[in-house]
Amino acid sequence: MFCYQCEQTMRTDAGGGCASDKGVCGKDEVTADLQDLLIYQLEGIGQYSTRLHALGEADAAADSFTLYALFTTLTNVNFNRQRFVDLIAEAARTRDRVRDAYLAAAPGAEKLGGPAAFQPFQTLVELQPQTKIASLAAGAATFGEDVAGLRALVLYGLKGVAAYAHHAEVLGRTRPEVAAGVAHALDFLASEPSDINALLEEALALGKLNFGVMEMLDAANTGSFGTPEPTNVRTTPIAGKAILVSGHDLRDLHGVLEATKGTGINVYTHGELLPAHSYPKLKAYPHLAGNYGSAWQNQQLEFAAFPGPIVMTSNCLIEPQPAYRNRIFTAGPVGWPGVRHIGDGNFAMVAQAAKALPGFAETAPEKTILIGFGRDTVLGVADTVVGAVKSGVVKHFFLIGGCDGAAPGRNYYTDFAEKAPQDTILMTLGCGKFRFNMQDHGTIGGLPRLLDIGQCNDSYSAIRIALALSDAFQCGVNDLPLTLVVSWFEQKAVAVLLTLLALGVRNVRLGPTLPAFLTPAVLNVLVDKFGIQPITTAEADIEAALTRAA
Ligand code: SF4
Ligand code: SF3
Repeated sequence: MFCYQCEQTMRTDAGGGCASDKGVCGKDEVTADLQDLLIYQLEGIGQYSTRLHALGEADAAADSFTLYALFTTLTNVNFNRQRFVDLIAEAARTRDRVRDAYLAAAPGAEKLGGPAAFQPFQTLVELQPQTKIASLAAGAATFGEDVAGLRALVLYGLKGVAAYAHHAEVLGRTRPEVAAGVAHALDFLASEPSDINALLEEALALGKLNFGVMEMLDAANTGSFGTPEPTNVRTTPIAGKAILVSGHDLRDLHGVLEATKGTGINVYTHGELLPAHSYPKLKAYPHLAGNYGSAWQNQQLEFAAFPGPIVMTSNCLIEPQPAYRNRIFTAGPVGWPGVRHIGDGNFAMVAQAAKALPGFAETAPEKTILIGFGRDTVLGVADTVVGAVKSGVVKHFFLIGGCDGAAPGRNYYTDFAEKAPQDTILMTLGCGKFRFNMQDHGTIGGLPRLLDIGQCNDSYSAIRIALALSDAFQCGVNDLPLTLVVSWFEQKAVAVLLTLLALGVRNVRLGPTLPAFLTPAVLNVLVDKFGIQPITTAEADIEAALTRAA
């Protein structure tokens, strides 16, 4: 096993990477190796798919499988080795189908080699020795750390793109250029690229592709559930039976709400599903009762204390504890061995479980949190915002976006929010906000000082706000009184970071630590080209941002 795809990876003097029998996230060696082998096979599908797309044809089921399978390999998504054995078998069948379609469409074309020709065995025991062919560590030994790191950047960015595209697809949105872009990136990786400039170019192309994917996801979410609006969300429980839904997937939350309609069971959101309360068609369900708990890394305590079943719909799952292992369900790409999985969108079993569990005995005094400042809401008050900046009432915007995590160093973002001067506006996005979003940050120019744009899945909304502000001030995004402070943890954040770079956004502050897969030489390139800066201290970074803007 060798994995260095997330921020919490094992770090030693010798470098970064989880390389023992279990990663910091709880992913075991067998599962990690199977995930690498699945990626290798997806490269093989990509080799044929990209050629099929070039002929103006496509296998929609293969494109869809590719997104789903990539999503299962994100950090904290699927830990179930048997699911990977099954996915590897499905990948081989899918590859054969796409190959046959390509050869039929291009008579005389030759069968491809590399991952496209790989034949996996059927059982876990037989597959284990085969996983060596796909080892990331072997890649580093062959091509050197710089190239291996850049290939990892492309792969991890691609995983994020695929996850966002899958979220959009389950709500009925696909685009041919997205499937073609994903296939192209997989084909590129299969070609064993070693040219640093070509790798950087591919990473930026993925960032550009991801901008379209985020736009598609935004259209999927708002098209299905309406445009987010400012909403006060209850954060304390109500007496009665209860279900907790965590992760990001709005369609799964909707499925749970439908399955519990009229039953008297209350549905609560957890973590990145907090922004779901701001969608008109979701908040119209009277039993969408409130938000419970905080961010993903606190789930073991929070799920244990929750008196009903829990549904985990996407990242970020951590090892279910005995206290709730028999009442947690996984859905979509998520999985844990022995945990019941809902693969068909039918949440009746969860409703049944809620009826059999105690629920909340008492109603706690009401507390609420104000959310729902997506692009339409913020742009709806654009005149007020622009006027407040021009009159000097608002001096600067800080977008604090991205992930939370359990590792030390994350208090930087709380410090940042607390120490940002009162004449600045804080915009939040992703689960990093849970450390400070329940605090009162006051108001400014008639607006709340903290405006929550939504999930990490809503990054498009944040980019649209930045672009609209640059229109209003007739300057580039880099000349706005705006600083982006990004906390990364997993591969969705890598995709968003690549999007920012592809859009030419400079001087992003990145933390709490820099990706272990990027070598100092590659980081220097990113610093030179894009001005990416590691975080230092909240005080120093705030001062530097305000000085630069002055
Ligand atoms: Fe380690 Fe992160 Fe990989 Fe888990 S996902 S094995 S914590 S690098
Ligand atoms: Fe969080 Fe996993 Fe990334 Fe969606 S829930 S931002 S870490």
